[in-house]
Amino acid sequence: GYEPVKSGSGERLVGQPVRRTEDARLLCGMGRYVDDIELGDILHMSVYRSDKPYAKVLSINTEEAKALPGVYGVYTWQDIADQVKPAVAFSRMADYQSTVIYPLANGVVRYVGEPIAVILASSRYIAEDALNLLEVTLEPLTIEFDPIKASQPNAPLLHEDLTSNILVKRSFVKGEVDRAFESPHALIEAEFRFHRKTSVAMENRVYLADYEKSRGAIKLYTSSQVPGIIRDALAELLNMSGSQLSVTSPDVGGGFGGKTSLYPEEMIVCALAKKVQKSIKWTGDRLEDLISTSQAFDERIKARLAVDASGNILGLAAEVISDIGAYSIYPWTAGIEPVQIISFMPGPYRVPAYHGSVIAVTTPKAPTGPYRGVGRPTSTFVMERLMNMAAKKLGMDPVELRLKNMVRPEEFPYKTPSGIVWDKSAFTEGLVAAGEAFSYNERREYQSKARAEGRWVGIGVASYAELSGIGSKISASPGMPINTGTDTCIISLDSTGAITAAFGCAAHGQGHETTLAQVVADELGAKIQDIRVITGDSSAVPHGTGSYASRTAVLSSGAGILAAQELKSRMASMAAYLFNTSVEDLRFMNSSIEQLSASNSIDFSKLAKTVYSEMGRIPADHRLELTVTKTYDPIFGTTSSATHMVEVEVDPITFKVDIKRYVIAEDCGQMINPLIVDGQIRGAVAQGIGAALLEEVVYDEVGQVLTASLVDYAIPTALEIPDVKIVHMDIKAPNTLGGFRGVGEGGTIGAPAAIANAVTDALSSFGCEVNELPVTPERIFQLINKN
Ligand code: MCN
Ligand code: SMO
Repeated sequence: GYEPVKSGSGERLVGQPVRRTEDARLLCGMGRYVDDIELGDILHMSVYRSDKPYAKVLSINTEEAKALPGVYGVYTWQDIADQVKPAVAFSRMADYQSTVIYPLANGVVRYVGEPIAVILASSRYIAEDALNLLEVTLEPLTIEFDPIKASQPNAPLLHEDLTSNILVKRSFVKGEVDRAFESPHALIEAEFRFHRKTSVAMENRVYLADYEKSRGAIKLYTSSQVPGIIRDALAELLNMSGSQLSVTSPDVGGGFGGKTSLYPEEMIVCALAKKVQKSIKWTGDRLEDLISTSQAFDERIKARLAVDASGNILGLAAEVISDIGAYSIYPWTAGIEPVQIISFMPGPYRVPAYHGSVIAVTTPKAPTGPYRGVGRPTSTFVMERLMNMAAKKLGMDPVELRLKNMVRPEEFPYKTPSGIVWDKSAFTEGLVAAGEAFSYNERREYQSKARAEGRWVGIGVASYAELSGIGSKISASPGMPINTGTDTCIISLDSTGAITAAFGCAAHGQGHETTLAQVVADELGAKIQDIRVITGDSSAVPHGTGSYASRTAVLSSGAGILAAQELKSRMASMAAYLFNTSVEDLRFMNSSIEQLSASNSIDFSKLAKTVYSEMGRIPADHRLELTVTKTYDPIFGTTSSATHMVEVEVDPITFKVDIKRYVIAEDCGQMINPLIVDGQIRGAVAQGIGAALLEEVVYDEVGQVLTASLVDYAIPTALEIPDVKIVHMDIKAPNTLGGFRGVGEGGTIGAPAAIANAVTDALSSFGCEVNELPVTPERIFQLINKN
């Protein structure tokens, strides 16, 4: 419902619904994804994967496969061990145990789907056919699949060199927790279960190592969210420098967290390119994606909430067991999700006493890693369910209970019991605004009427707060050198008058080409169409990490603002010289510099030509570089928050949950582009609906994946996704350049909790509590029959 923006009007672009400039390309089949890149002489790779969850590799017979015409070679770990080191995710966390990730199994496999051997062939068809000719003998070993059993002291070890299967053990204690639970007016105790998910990007993982024989150099094209991290990691593991190794993510068809980690196949294509001195491509298929791309959200939580008679929270306690799968993922570690769960559990509320503890247990399943929301969908689900259970016990309205406990406007900055500091954000205002936009009171009346007719209508509320755009202080705390909390922009005005702004972020659907151009155009007074934004190329900036953790709006925009300001000041200085005036007498608008006190003007391209090639006009001591590099570090980052309200109706015959109404009031600070913000929120809500109602990676009791196709792993479609009404609270972030806050993950944080509360409400006459997600029709059937 936004009016298109007229460009070149000289109006400020930040805050405007500028149409996404990348869409013409992406929607018309002109995108350039890794698989679209054609190189002359390449070898295609296929991957032989384990069909056993935990086994010893007894033998690999490659003879028959090698004999197939067109097969170039078959490789196991021994064949590439001289080219690449295994990956070990480092952390300073106390009690942390890491794992050694060999790109190809070194004698043992630890999940179904783990790579054991690869085949190189002249075509992908031959490479895939040859897989059937490999003879791999695996001897299954005894292991626990259940994380609770696996966490016991005498459980068999998945990694024989470790002292237990517990990789991470962490807790936060603040306030007098025991006293809070001594004799509260109401005590809520419950157990929760969030089942395993996977990201399901439209584009599977694809890697192409372009080998330049003359220099022994590799240019890796990767469908990654983090090309800078991959470059730095591979440089170390392959023992190459940045002069020989560059990493580029061209167009990437979604990531959702699943493309933030270093993958075995990325290591293998590079190691083999080095070994055989040829370019190598691997294009993963959907089956491979569903069993080997990082998974997430596999948690069991026991939680308690104590409240007094008027509804004030006295204390909160949660014990979390996180099933992190086979390896501590590189570079994020096994702590990435589990630790965030207990960090964010207290939510946007005043919690005077808190004890949160977590263990992350390794089991023979695909490794888990970042997934939209990272831990916070789980903590929000638990906390918001507890709030509703407390409201019910107190006979209070759930909205009223939340309002009572939320950090109030005058209390910011507020330090949570886990040590997070919330800067001023629209917590209470958002809750009130959501209620108004939802017509909360009317919907409650409608609900009672519907109930009287025997219909299962429910209303759910969930509020949350998260940190976004995190800077160096937060990134540094677990000692993860690779996530720096900064981004860099190199901006230049070239001799044709084009402005190029290169960033360390890596767009994979977020529209950075548009939003970063908006930011830079405003700072420079340039026309947006004169700005070319480059992202996702490790050789475009000396250091960058990519896009994840809802960081780009804050970090990359900040770097862009700093770089553009400096470039502008240099351009101003030279224009002032040419006009023989002061810089205060100049106005930058529409890619042109005007003198205010006279009718002089010079457009950017003319200024560029003058500086670069009309050597007589600006003397050497007045000539300044038209390329600027700036790095931005917001130090702590900022708070993003929202309230979701949802109305559902459950079909009493099929138990299908229909989402009838969905309203969000959110605070992502100053919006750069409301069209993109809305798109991000809607996409993230869709993902949260998947998590709440449909998506579940199912491993059976012997470690086999039962959801290895999109028939069995159900993702939401347009049929499940309602129209989402969004209210923007738009409170400028106090501590970030531009006042931006991140927004990319929020929808996925709020939706599972809101839907769980709504379905619980719809089933209230049965006394069911929806404490296990996804709440599929089968689970609703079981809940109703249990009560
Ligand atoms: N934005 C804005 N105004 C704000 C905040 C953000 O206009 N106040 C815009 C940004 O400029 C950017 C987009 O919204 O174009 C998202 O910004 P941000 O919240 O900073 O998130 P990132 O760009 O860092 O993207 C990462 C985030 C994450 S962590 C996941 S997971 C996710 C997500 O983005 N995966 C996505 N959104 C996705 N969208 C698509 N299409 N595909 C994915 O895989
Ligand atoms: S899970 Mo998002 O890539 O941080």
